[in-house]
Amino acid sequence: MAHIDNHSNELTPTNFAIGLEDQYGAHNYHPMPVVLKRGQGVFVWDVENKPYFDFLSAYSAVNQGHCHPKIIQALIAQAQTLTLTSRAFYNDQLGICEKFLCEYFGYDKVLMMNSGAEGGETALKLTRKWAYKVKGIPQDQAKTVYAVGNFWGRTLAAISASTDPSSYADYGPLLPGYIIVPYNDLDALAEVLKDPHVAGFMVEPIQGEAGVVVPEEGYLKKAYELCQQHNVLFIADEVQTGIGRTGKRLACDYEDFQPDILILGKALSGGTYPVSAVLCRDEIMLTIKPGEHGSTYGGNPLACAVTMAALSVVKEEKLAENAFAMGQLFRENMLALAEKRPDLIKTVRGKGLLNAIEINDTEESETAWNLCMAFKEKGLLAKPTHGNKIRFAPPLIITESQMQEACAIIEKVVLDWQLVN
Ligand code: IF1
Repeated sequence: MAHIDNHSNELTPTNFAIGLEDQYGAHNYHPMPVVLKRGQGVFVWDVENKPYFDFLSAYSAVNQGHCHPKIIQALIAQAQTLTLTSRAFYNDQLGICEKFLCEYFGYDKVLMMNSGAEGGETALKLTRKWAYKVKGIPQDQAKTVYAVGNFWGRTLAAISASTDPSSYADYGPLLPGYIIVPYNDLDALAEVLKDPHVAGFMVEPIQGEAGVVVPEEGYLKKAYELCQQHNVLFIADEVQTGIGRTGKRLACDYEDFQPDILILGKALSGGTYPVSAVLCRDEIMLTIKPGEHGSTYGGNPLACAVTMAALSVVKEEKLAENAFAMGQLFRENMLALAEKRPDLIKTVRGKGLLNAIEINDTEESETAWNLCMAFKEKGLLAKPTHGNKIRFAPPLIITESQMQEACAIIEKVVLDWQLVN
């Protein structure tokens, strides 16, 4: 779906920057036509010094707000001391950070990586090791289950689980041993779990990329119980929903169970550094022996310092609680708006500050994109996902007055919108 943005030929700072990326960068994204140069809290500024509410938060990596002073201070201090040793040697930050993470989330051990996709890869490798070493599945027969609409990254293992052709087309051959079931469908899951070779079920508590798809109350815990019954690992991909985003520490905290494997990323560093982490009990984690997995930057001192600062900020500033309250306010405002413009807004959904509106138009329509362009003109940045859904995910530090001001922008654009026939 190509959006032709009519950039004027005038060489503004915006057009200059876009032109450079067009000329010298891969064309693997289609960004909104705005060039950002500064971020602070819930705001970003473009190269023309225009301020915007950031309602994407770098896809939930900036939960703590842009350039949070405490996290930046930790980054600077460690950057001036020791940044990277590789795991060939110990360093004085990793053990402290591992203890911090295990106590924060209640697990025996953690394996730190860099990107969310590497977190998913690590969880999949742990699940396969556990399948052969603990569950006793025959070698190379382990299967893992994913939900329709899943997204856990751009690596070949991640796209092998995808049901979105834009993620997997022309990248074959894909990884074998994958089973796909409908999301939010316990009967379908129960059926595939009867296969004794199934070792794990990886699922997002709320599907972000799919358009903020929230499963019915109790789905996650019942899915977990089904996995328990069949000696299958429940793997929670909380890369996007974790760390306060949905109004709780983790989205799984809404239901009373603990995932066997927890995958975190994005806001682990508050948007300052790529950090991911996989947490689980000893029985699973210790199936990987020395030399069987790793990464040059995994668990580096800089990543550890910013991770501890970023998670401390979430707890000290009660960001999950604020996300819960501000999310309720946002959805109330959007539901009231939907009643005024049912021709434009079909549904409002989400938890905490991970929300989306579904536009009353086809996935192929440009309405969502054009609405986001209009929001941009009025000083609010958001981006469509899967065509006709607009995700709204501001930093969790947003205040009530900022939320009301941002909602006023959305309301103005929507109420003035003329649907072209
Ligand atoms: C892009 C999407 C969001 C994720 C979940 C793992 C990962 C992601 C639930 C991998 C990453 C990012 C990737 C980024 C855009 C963004 C995204 F639209 F792609 F799907 F947030 F919804 N699990 N999501 O959401 O983490 O390797 O990126 O660190 O690829 O354009 P990563």
